[in-house]
Amino acid sequence: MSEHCRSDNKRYVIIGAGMSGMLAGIKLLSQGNSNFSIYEKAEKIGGTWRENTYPGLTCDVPAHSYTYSFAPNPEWSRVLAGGDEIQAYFESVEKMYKLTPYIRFNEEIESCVYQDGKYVITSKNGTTDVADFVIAATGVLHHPNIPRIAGMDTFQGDIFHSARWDHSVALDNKRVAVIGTGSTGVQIVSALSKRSARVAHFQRSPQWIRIVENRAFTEEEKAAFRNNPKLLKDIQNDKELQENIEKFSQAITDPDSPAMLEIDQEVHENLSLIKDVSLREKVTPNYRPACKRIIYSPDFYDVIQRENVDVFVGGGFEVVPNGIKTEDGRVHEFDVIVLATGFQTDKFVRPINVVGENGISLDEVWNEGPTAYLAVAVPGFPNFFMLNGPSGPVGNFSLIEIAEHQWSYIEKLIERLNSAGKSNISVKTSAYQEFEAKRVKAAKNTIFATGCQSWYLDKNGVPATWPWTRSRFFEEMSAPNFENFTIA
Ligand code: NA7
Repeated sequence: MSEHCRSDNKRYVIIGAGMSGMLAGIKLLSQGNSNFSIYEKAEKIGGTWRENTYPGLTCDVPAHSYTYSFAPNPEWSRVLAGGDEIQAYFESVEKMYKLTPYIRFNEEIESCVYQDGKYVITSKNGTTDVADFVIAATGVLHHPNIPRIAGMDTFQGDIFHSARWDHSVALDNKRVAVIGTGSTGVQIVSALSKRSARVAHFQRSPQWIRIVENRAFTEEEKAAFRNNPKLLKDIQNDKELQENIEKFSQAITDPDSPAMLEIDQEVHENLSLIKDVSLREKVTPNYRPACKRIIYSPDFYDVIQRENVDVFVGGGFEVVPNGIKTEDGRVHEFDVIVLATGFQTDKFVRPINVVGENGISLDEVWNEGPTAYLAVAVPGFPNFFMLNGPSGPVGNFSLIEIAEHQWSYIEKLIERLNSAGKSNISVKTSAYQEFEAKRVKAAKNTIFATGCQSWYLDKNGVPATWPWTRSRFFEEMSAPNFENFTIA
């Protein structure tokens, strides 16, 4: 870190104390800058890991990779960690880096307005702050998608969304319907199949499944990680895993690549684990593998063959007071309905009213959907940066790793600004437009655009994601092209 950055004692406001907001705070502290606040709408840190508490919640990225590079964790219990363990990890990092005094809890930011070269930030409680830099770390998936399913209001049992889990509702030995076949629905069905009397899985679109073993780390392994930092670093940067992730990122960007065909073959073969031919046919997707975010599960195909699990495929059903009525007119009785129906994915940063130069709001700029230069900056919004913002890499990667690279990019921009002795930096409209045109063109050639509906698509059906390899994203993040920015 150069002197310029170290001496930067300008004020930062970070919005959100999830994984990436915490990252920004920790990085600022490590530069000796304590002139910042993290505004968090809830009463504790954790973001998505605070909000999602459903049974079976597991991160599909290996735990040692889903870890800050600077805070390795020898204690991960399994290859893929559960949600509560991940939340506990973030809470331990909050303590370790003494971040708590910088977090303003129960402060939901309502507006963030650029005025006279600074941002005036106001919370719902009426708190105001004035900052030189704003880091929006508001997350990707946190506005639940509550579908309007016919008859839903008439249901007399309990009904709730997976991200608003009602822990007061008993599930043991109950009859539960789970609607939705994303990672969430699959994990819930697997977990409930072990404790509920009946589980019915309503799959509007069946999913392709990659089978992963989720073994526990032994006490000897954990002790070795504790005693040997190199071993811990090695598993964090596991070479084989890194190669596999890179290969996966090549596959999704080139649907006809050998890497994609390998995945294709693998998931087709997995179907043979389903013995009953009619069930196998029923759950065979009618779109290409990885078109929707691919699902990793150790046991899903075993689970759907259990005696207490039923699968209903297709969207033709309605909710009735005592259960769900399927297209054939039969009523299936349930005590609980879980909506594992995903999130509103175009809500980036909003509903916060962010206003940039000339009184133009982010809402207006994003009229056609949220986009950003390299997922980090938007023209007309000087000194406003996003972590895990729109059109970033999302395909089964560690978003912690993505956020760390984005932060180092933002740091370089600010360093350049400081060394120029100026106060405002913004991406040029021309650079943003050129980037976006190339991104859209490439996005149309990815596997996500091969004919399925998913949360990766924008309202025009174009994948709203990073369309190139993960390593290309890291390269872009390693060296900003300063010509694409205006410094004033
Ligand atoms: P996803 O992956 O967006 O999945 C949502 C599921 O809900 C999907 O199967 C949808 O079916 C289904 N859905 C949505 N609306 C309806 C209605 N109206 N009727 C029936 N089924 C419906 O969300 P998740 O929470 O599982 O995962 C989100 C991400 O979180 C995941 O990718 C990881 O990154 C973590 P569809 O496929 O649209 O037919």
